[in-house]
Amino acid sequence: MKFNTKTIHGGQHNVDPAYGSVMPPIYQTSTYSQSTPGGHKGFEYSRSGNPTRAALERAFASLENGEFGLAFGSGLAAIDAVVKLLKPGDEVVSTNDLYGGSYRLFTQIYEDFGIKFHFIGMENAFRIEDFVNEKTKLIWVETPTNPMMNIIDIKAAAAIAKKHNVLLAVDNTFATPYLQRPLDLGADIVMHSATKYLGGHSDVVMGALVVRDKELADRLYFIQNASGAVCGPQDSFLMLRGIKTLHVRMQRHCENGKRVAEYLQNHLKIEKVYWPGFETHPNHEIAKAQMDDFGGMISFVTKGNDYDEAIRIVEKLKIFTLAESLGGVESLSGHPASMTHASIPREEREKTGVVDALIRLSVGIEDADDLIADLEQAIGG
Ligand code: P1T
Repeated sequence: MKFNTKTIHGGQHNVDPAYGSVMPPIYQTSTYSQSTPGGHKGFEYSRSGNPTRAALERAFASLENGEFGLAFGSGLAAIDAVVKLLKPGDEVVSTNDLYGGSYRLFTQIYEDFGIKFHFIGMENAFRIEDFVNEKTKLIWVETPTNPMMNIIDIKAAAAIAKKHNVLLAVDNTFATPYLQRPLDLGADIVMHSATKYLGGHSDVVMGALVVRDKELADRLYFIQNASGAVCGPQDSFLMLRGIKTLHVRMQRHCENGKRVAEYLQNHLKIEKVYWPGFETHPNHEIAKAQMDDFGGMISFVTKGNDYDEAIRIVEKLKIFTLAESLGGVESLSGHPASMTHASIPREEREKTGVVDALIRLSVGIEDADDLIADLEQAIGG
């Protein structure tokens, strides 16, 4: 089945044996009757499993060319489940430019539990190997990175992970499986903040994991059930509905992203634009090889690297709503230093380019002419 068919039908066979409804019903129930202890029809308690969530988990697996999908109450809950595969004393090599909340989870929760994180620039993926030792259990890659749009070579990272018998997890939130399928490139775990493009309508907070290996899936399922950070049936339904248009939305996000990136690139008041579609992007060739297009996320700084000017612009934008999050049909703007990445200490974030003058755009699927006109009025000529 090709991707554009999978978004609609992937994992969705026989979702309603009772009446044949085309959409999976919302099983709004916490529990299921048993004829005798253990005598149930496959579900016993909705933390452990729910038919609407199960339909969604099959859809997640199908989109990422995986075998097993797991749905969580948020992207961070999904990441949390991955880190719970580890034990005190274990080490992780992680991308240094990553979502601020992932960094906060790693440094302010799990470092206290005795897990050590090495945050490194992975633009040259071979650097990862310098930080792998006998304690390393996980390589955490986010690509494209949030918010600097760095590209990390997943195949190269996977080769290092295999060589050292370490798990490779890829946060595929920015690319989505429409653009990039990390399991096909050798990753063991693919993770999503499904809150973003997968849901696509800024109405659900959710996370996803997809794997191929049965033993790994069983362990992650054990953690999901034992820790309990599951999503509910209503949200599972909304996510299934969102996924059905992922391919058409992503196509437009990519087209509009290109238009906006090129507009900003040619603007005299803009110092630098971060978008992997530019031939001048340091890892453009890797992006071209591992992604099918370049997406709708763009970051930029104005000339003079001026904080006040950046704030003035995000306040003045009208169609781009100033808000946390990304990946919805509506365009959003963000100021990473004070919003999504505020939990990363200034000196750490500035090392990766997250300066006070940086603006991040999530380019939506409105008419590109209107988006450019909005930027024009906000940035000025
Ligand atoms: O917000 P949540 O669903 O828990 O997902 C966390 C997360 C994980 N990974 C990446 C790459 C993310 O971008 C996020 C969430 N990011 C934002 C809210 C944001 O505005 O960047």
